[in-house]
Amino acid sequence: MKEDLYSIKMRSARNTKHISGAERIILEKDMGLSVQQLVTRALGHSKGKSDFINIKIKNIVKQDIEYINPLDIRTVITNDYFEGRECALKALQKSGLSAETSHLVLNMLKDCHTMRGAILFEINSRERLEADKKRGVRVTNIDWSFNVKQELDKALARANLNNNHVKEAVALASKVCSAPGIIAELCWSDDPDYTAGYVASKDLGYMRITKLKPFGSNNGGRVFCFDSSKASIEKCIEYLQEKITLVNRVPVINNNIWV
Ligand code: WAQ
Ligand code: MG
Repeated sequence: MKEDLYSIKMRSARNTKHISGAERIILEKDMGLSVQQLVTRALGHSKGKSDFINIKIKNIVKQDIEYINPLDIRTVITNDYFEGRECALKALQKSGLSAETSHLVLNMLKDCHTMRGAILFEINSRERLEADKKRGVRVTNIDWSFNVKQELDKALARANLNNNHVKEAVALASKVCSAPGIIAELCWSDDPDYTAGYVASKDLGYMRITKLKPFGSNNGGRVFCFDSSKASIEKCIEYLQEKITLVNRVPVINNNIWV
């Protein structure tokens, strides 16, 4: 590959409150289009129109890239968010958390208000490990490889899933679940018009759940469940925040399942 690669990071705010953040790892020729898309997103967000937009562009050293596999996707259709949360609790337990810890993780997300990053939760001591609890740990340097982007769009479109929420969340969860010591992630969006979320782990894959919160709610976020007996926290955070990671394959997308 001759063409240079760049990372583009966008974050936006309104009245100093976080509105949205996103990033891409792209070929030089796609830079103009990507910047335009990210700005459009910051100005047309369901949480409000941003009055501050920060765009950072950085050249990437190709030797630093790690290629990873995606988690496979399946969707569980639930009638309401109560059912969705029951389903999430079961999925967390399947991923290796105790029933009690699963409840703690779910309750943390119920109370989570707009953070830029995720809660990093140690499952043995049950402590939060982020240095800055308001900001959380932000995963960066992750995207789909330019080699699979087109094929991915087609596969997601066939399953009616070709939107930014899904595309970005699957890439992010695939990186999170390959980080040292992470055993599961629970997420639902803080965007008031997006009620779906997921539980992800290596064994479970990316399990979408169609309703995890009431429509109109601003509550949402991410909890990364970390087991300190498996890896050092420094290694884990460094991987999440620094390692340049590209997902190099299109995920298997399974049929919808009714609860
Ligand atoms: N690193 C860590 N935490 C993040 C990151 C990141 N890069 N990006 C977002 N978050 C946290 C932050 O607290 C946000 O407020 C919260 O997650 C929600 O972010 O399959 O759209 O971008 O249908 O609103 C999941 C379901 C959608 C997708 C998740 O999250 C599907 C979503 P949002
Ligand atoms: Mg959001």
